Amino acid sequence: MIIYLNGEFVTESDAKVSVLDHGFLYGDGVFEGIRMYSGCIFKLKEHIDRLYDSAKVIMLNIPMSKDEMISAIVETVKRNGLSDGYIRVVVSRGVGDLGLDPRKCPRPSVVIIADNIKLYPQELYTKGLSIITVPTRRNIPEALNPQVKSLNYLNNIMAKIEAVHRGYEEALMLNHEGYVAECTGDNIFMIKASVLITPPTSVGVLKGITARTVMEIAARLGMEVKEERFTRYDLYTADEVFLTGTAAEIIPVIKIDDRLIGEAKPGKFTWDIIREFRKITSVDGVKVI
Ligand code: PXG
Repeated sequence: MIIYLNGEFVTESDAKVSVLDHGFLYGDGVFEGIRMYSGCIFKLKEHIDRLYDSAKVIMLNIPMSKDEMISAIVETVKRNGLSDGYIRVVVSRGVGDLGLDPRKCPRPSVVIIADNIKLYPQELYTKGLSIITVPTRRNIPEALNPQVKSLNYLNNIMAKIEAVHRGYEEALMLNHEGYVAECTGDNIFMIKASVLITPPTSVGVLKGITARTVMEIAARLGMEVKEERFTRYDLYTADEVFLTGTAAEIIPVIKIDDRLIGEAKPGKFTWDIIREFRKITSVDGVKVI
């Protein structure tokens, strides 16, 4: 594997970052996860824009332009000969001292890894996933806004651990007020009376790029699409539920907190959306090879 590290292309064993990097010491940094389908990098511009927005909010100056970042990503993919896979872009505050003051970190670290990712077992994409609400609430936006895709994923990791300990693959996270927020690395959607509904960003969730794509697909399919707050009552009584994310893609949910959703199998609207999503992923993107 060839990895981009601060302007150079190095092998995996040479891709080393200092233990004094504040990304390691404090989770001080931002990242993106991007997919590639059939030689096309899917929604590359959207991911780059979100990366730079995340960096702006935490006052981290990425030491290269968006165009330079895109070139570095494309070159990393080419050097690894990938046509399908997963690209992880990480920008950390960089090397500093043992204090959290970022002024001691003169140069952010930039890493680009291109590899593969598999979030859930394949059979769950046809059978559907069972999820469970966990005690850990999603970060409150006034503390650390979930829109910032930061290196501080402990909130989500805690939720994931709680779900896994209970025997589930995925956790449903509520916000501090008890409204449905999202899962640990996915946005959540429900379909009720043919209307597609997902929580608005103001609930405290990541503005998902896959979620935006799904809303566009649904609108094209003639569905009504809404972003509004809802509770677990609404989810339990929905016709269909699914999750979206770059890593997860679109995965149907058939059970939540032991309540069967709809007919307890992936529903018609979910399949229609998945079908359309698969059509566009390999053609809608920045062609690399
Ligand atoms: N919510 C959270 C908290 C996420 O981390 C999403 C929603 C979906 O957003 P996108 O823009 O990807 O549709 C995410 C993204 C991983 C991994 O390594 C996780 C994500 C993306 C890529 C890899 O588990 N989560």
